[in-house]
Amino acid sequence: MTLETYSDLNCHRAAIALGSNLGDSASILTAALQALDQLPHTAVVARSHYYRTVAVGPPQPDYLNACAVVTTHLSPAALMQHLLGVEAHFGRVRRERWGPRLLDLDLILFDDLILNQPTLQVPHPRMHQRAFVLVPLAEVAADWIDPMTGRAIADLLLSVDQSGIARHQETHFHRPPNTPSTKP
Ligand code: PH2
Ligand code: MG
Ligand code: MG
Repeated sequence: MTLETYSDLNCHRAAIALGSNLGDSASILTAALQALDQLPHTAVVARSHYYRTVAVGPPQPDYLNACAVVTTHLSPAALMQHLLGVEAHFGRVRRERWGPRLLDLDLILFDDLILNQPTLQVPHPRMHQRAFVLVPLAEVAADWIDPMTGRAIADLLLSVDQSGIARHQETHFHRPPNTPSTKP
């Protein structure tokens, strides 16, 4: 571990959005959440369900989306670098903007910080319009105040169209091992 991975000795809270629409997306999200928990000075403290969401952008397969809250001693920039590293580890190749991907990790919120750097904008600039971010985010961070609008996430959620978003069956996740499925 190197000193520059620390922002300071304080514990910060960050919200991360996960998305995948290529490959075995449920397994990718589950493995990505484990990878986030294993980042240096970082722990996953809450994770949402997975949601199947209609893709926004060019025609492409539906996504699975989720959100996690982490506690971390990393700076926003260091955390972002680690998120890009996890994406690369899961085979992400950047092609067209908003095109299909094996794994997308977006830094959505970091404490009550507002950052407007060319490579790092926090809160995520499009979170307010995106039901595929706000629905899972509201599960894990309903009371978190968005510093851009001063509104709680649960409140922002009321302003977006939630059609096209459905809870994903996470049978492998919620069912204890070796328990028969209740599905017909
Ligand atoms: N991500 C995008 C573009 N479009 N659509 C859905 N449903 N879910 C996403 O995560 C998503 C998207 C760019 O990051
Ligand atoms: Mg994204
Ligand atoms: Mg991204």
